[in-house]
Amino acid sequence: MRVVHSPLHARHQGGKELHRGELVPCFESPARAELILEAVRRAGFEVSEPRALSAQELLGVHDAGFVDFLRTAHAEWRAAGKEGFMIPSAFPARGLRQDRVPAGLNGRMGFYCFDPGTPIVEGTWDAALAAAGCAVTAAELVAEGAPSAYALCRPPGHHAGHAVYGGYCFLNNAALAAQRLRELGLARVAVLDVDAHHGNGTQEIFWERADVLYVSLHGTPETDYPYFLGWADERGAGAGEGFTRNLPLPRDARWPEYAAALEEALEAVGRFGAGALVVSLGVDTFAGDPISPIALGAEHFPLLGARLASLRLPTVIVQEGGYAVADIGGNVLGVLNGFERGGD
Ligand code: SP5
Ligand code: ZN
Repeated sequence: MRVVHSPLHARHQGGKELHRGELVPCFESPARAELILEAVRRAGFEVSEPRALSAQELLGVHDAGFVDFLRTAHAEWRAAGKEGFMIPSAFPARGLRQDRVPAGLNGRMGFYCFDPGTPIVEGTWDAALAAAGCAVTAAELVAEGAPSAYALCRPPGHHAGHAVYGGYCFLNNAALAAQRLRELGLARVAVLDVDAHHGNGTQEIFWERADVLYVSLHGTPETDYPYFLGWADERGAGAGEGFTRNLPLPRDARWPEYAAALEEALEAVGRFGAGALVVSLGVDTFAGDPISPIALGAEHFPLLGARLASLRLPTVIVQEGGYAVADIGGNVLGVLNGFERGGD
């Protein structure tokens, strides 16, 4: 399987997130991608850089004002004499207007964001655009006939919606990959999200669409981030009714419960009749993950990979979360190797 990766990911670094009442260095760090890269290289995977992607090409998934904000926010911040990372301090929650974009930078930042854990730094835009480029390039390789491709990207993407960022995510890499597969002629594309957290952004983007199925396995929103989406009764709307499927798991779920839900997810993808699959691959389902609610062992990742391969679909695997940094390379490699060895 080809691996697509850009060194520009490293420009997104140095920010802090609000964690238990304190600003701490983000769990989502450049070392994550570096350690995955080292593991896939050592295992002999061929790694290539993404093709160029323009901001214009994001507009099939994202709002133009939102993309402009991400592109220019940090330069505006510096032009105003400020330094360091940016996090918002107010959000347009219920009862507050969401139909006017504030002119000032702090208001605009809160308008386009949903949590105080996703700092924008000087290099965030370059890294986010390169990550999107990795996912879109992987989709193109698969549309051109590769059986599978892995986008080793960061920052991750599945929490980013049409016009909102959060959860360490700015641009929705997996949604952009799915959209590109659609543009390249695949009539039905399934997104299977196995990150430990619900992919609220991907769900929102495809909520009213019947051409892209979204299926997610994640920790229950009763107790786990992103809290406000991901219940089983969310099934899509309008033309998209029935084309969203959520399988929330109890806190600290282990492989037996996880594997049972995974079979349901695979069945849903199979029934849909997809021509291609996009996997939002978070390995934050690992028991040793410092912030995540599912407790799989390292030995389960190859099993997951094999079950994904059992769908026998052209597959784009897109990197999402995973914060047990010392184990991240082995865990991702486990999924990729399991996938390559094939499903039964
Ligand atoms: C892509 C991805 O995995 N994003 C996850 C973002 C999570 N950010 C907030 C996490 C808050 C979790 N609370 C910590 C509980 C520790 N026991
Ligand atoms: Zn996650």
